[in-house]
Amino acid sequence: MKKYITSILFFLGFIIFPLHAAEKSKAADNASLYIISPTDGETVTNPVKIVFGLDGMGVAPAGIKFNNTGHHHLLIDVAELPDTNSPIPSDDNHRHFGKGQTETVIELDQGKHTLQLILGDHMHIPHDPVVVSKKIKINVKGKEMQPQEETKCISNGYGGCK
Ligand SMILES: [Cu+2]
Repeated sequence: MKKYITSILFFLGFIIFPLHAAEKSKAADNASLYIISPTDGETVTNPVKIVFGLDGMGVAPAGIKFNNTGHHHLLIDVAELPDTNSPIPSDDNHRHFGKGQTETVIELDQGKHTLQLILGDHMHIPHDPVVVSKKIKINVKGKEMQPQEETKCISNGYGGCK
């Protein structure tokens, strides 16, 4: 009987271990992620400074495993959140701030864009539950063209302009 129980426990161990290995980093209950600047609906010009806000948890660089911490990821024009059980992709639309940065300056094409933050753990995997900000919309306007003043000179006959 003892041998029977031991082998069942041994067998269960194989089932439980992979689940345990896939356990995600826990988010703090009161975690709140938000974009401080720009504000939702704001019209901005390049370069666009984006300031990240996080309450209830701390920022740690990627690779550093520490409870209740993570690093910021800025999602630019991302319609659907990436798979929250896998590392967040890294490309122009999914930017990692693995040094623990809390703000950035980016250049965006003119027009409408969406910005959203998602926190990732030391492995770039979103927490459980996922800590994500509200998605904001911004409108990027080109730098105002300086009105080119016509500098036609009609000689006044004395080396100057009329
Ligand atoms: Cu990351």
